[in-house]
Amino acid sequence: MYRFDVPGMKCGGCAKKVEQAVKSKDASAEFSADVENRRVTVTSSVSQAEFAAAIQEAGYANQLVAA
Ligand SMILES: [Cu+2]
Repeated sequence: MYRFDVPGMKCGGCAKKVEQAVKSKDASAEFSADVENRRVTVTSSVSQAEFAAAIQEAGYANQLVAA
């Protein structure tokens, strides 16, 4: 399980874009977004670096805070 801070994720639309970025790397990843706290949780066997890059490419700077 990975937890990322995504400071630019400010609404459900942002969360949807982040989710699409995550699912582009692993369609079966478990994803949840906490918009209020600007945080997402991903459960997957794909490496965190893949998700970090995909989220960044979608336009959202991010930082891994737990793995
Ligand atoms: Cu938004």
